[in-house]
Formats: sequence, structure tokens, C-alpha cells
Amino acid sequence: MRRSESGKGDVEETRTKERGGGSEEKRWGEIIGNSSEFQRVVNVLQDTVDFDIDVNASVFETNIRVVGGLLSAHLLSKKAGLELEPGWPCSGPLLRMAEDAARKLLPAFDTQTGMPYGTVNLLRGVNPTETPVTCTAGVGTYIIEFATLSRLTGDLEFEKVARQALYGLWESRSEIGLVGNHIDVMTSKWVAQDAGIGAGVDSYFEYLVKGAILLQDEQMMAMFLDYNKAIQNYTKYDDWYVWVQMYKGTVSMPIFQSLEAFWPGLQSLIGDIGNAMRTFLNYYTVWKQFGGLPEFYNIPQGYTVDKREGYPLRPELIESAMYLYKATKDPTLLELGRDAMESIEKISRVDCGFATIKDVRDHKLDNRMESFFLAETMKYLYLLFDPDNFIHSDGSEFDLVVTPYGECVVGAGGYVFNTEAHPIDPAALHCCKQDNTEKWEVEDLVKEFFSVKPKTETFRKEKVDYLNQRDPFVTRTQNRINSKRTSLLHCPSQAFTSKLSILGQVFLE
Ligand code: DMJ
Repeated sequence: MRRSESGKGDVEETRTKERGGGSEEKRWGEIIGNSSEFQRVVNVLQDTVDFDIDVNASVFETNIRVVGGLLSAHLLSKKAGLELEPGWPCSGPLLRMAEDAARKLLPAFDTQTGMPYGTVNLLRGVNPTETPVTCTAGVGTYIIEFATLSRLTGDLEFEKVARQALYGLWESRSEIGLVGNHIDVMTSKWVAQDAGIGAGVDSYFEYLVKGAILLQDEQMMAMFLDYNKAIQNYTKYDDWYVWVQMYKGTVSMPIFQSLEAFWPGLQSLIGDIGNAMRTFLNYYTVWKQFGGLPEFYNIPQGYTVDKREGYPLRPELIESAMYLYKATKDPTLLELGRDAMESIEKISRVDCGFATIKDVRDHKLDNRMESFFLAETMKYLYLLFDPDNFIHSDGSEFDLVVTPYGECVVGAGGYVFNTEAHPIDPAALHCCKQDNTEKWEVEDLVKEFFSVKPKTETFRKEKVDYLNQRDPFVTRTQNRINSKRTSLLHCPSQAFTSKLSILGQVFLE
């Protein structure tokens, strides 16, 4: 095991990656490794971004694309070789931008139920004529970004509103344990009562699982497992998932939607590999039939649905292949990756990019390219074929940084992707909290183990003094240099999260 220690949480990082007995010096950048472009875009953002604009924005899309993208870039800045400001990851320009953007979304959560409106004006807040009807995913897809923000900035409001929204949906589930598609956030009445795992609902379930992994939150996982039971009971037929009426469980649409193809990946995160593979293979047959996934597929008829024949190069099936390949190493998953690459290359490549396929039956193209094609589809495809990428790391390597709150481990693996495929480093969430009780307890234990007389109170007081200094970052670093007083944890404990998120299960201690 090696670690690279950067005394000030600064930019210096040269990593020795060992492979097959030999060792290779490699500078690890962001996922695809184009660090200079990363740097250029960060500069562009710093020079141009202004969220004080009179624009009505989707709360959901702004969160997953803008807030999630900025947070992820902030957390990857060190790996990308950016010059970091002192105190990173608890501060930094990208984090401030993410916070600015998220603050613009907060007025949407000011409802009678805590569930948010779907749209907010970035300058004026919620429009007085705004509809109170929001889709389920639009209510329940915030916990990853908002909890990350709260843990990094110390402002608990973000995590609080995201949790309230999750509980709002949980409280509104039907007696048979299902949620519908659209809800009135003022009255908690379901306006669209189709229950399923696809459009309008998908990322709510995704965020319960990933939120549970990121935050080691048993309650969130318990909620998902309860939903999962109802979903398996009422919507699953021959490893396909259909749409049902949320109160009665009767089938309303025997349809597979391409958005639902994220589900096997999510199942693999909770360790349900057998079911995940069977469903994946069903979806893969549809891919083979058309060279892509139509937006809707009528399961009994085995064919596309009128006006839903397009394939906008969505990521979901490839995303599932990436997770399942990690779990099983089954070569079928790489075959899907190869097929996807060939289809995308042969069918959709045009002079200026990759075009949405308008109709999978004749492979005619549309004049548009979705941003999720680059953010997600390409990223998952790349990661499927790059098992050595740091994103897949197992915690045997990490970085150590010093923040105003003490030393902490980052980059130890267990990355949690938000629903727009922006990875969040779970370890970083433990860097910025004032309350070091947990850490001190571990340090006390180590002290005891090495038979050092545990002067607990003095030790803690010393820590508190550090935290109370005017510039604790400088003082702490200086102190380390002057007195050579190093942390008792010579082998820093890896974030709890990253140790346990391999198959996504939350294990109770
Ligand atoms: C993405 O914008 C997100 O993954 C969202 O949750 C639903 N799916 C699209 C891409 O298909």
C-alpha cells in the first residue's frame, strides 16, 4: 500500500502505481486524463458563470447537471493537478459555485410538504403561478449533491431539505408500498398514479440506494428495500418490469422504457447480481434487435411503441454493464460495450458530434446531441473498458490532506456517481466537520493499544485549540512542521463508506 502525502492539501501529487510486480510513474488526472482541458474549463467557468439571472430553471436538472457537475469537478481538482486553495476540499472556487447554484434552488423546497416545486426562477424564486405538480424523480433526486454540499460547507440546510423531500415521498406511498409518477407538493395527492422504475421515478430509487451508500444511512437503504419488495411483487414479470396502478397493482402499461435500463446496475449495488443479470439480458436482446434501445418497447408485442422509436444515445444500459462487469467480470457485458461502440460509431457519428437516433427501425438521425451523451454514455463506456481507472479503485491507494479540521483521507475509492454520472468522493465528506469526536475516539483507542497513557482530556483540548485558532489551517500545518508531532494514525483509517460500498451494501457494525 502506498500513499501520497501532501502536507498542505496542495497540488503536489505524484503517484506510484504498481502493476504486475513492476512500478510505473503516472500522473493521475481526471477520468479520461485530459488535465489541461479540465484546467481550461475551470478558468472559463470562473470567468463567466453567474447564477443571478432571470431564468426559469428545472430544479432537478440544475441540481444533477450543474450542482453535481461542479461538486464532482471540485472533488476531482486535486487529481487533475489544479492549484488548490488552502483548506481544500472544504473550500475552493468550484465548491462556491456549486453552493451558489444550489442556493438558487432552495426556494423551491419551501412548500407545505417539503417536497419541491419542479421549476424555480433563479433570480426571483418560485413563480406565483408555478404548478405544484412535480414528478417523483424531481422530488427525490437531491440527497447526493445536497448532503455533499452540507458536509463540505457546514451549511446543514441543503441536506435537511433533501431529506425532507425524500420523507415526503415515503409518507405518500400507497398501502401496497408503491409511489406514482407525479405528485402535488402542496397536498401530497398523486396526480399521475402509474408506478414503475422508469421515466419520472427512476432516480428517486437510485438516490435512496446511492444516498445510503454515500452517507452510510441505514434508514435510506431500508426505505429502498421496502420499495424493492413492492416493485418485485407488483411490477416484475419474467425479469421485465412493467407499469402498474400504484394503489391496486394492476398493470397499466406493459412497456419497457430505455430509462429503466439503469435498474440492473442499481440491483448490482445492493448485491442482487442474479436478478440484475437476468433483467440486463432481457434489455440486451432489445438492443440487439434494433442496434440501440428505443425509448419505449412494448414487451408482449416485442416491438417499438408509436412515436417513441428514438434512441438519444442514453447511458443507462451501458451504466448497468459497467457496474455488473465490476461485480461479475462476465464477458457478455463487454460484448454489449462493443456493440454500443459500434452502433454509436456507425449510426450516429456526424461531422460535429454524435446525433440522436430519431428512429431505431431505420436509423434516421435527429439534428441534436444530448449533453448526457458526453457526461454519461461516453464516460460509462470508457470506464467499462478501463478496469484500472482510479474510479474503480479499491482503497489500497489514497491521498492525505490537511484541512482546517485536521488531516483527512481523500481519493480512497468507492466513488458514488450522481445520476448525471458525476462521481463524488465519499471520503471527502468526512474532511470538513468540526466534530472530531469519532476520530478522537479512534486515536484514543490506538493510543491505548500502543500503551501510551491516554491523556484524553488534554489531547482533546489541544485539538479544540487548533480549531479555535484564527487561521487553524496555517497553525496546524506550522505545528506539524515545528514539533514533528504527527497524527497517531500513521495508517489513516479509510473512510467507512469506501470500505463498504463495493457492492453497495450498508453493513451494520
Ligand atoms: C440523465 O439526464 C439522468 O441520468 C437522469 O436521471 C435520467 N436519464 C438521463 C439520461 O438518460
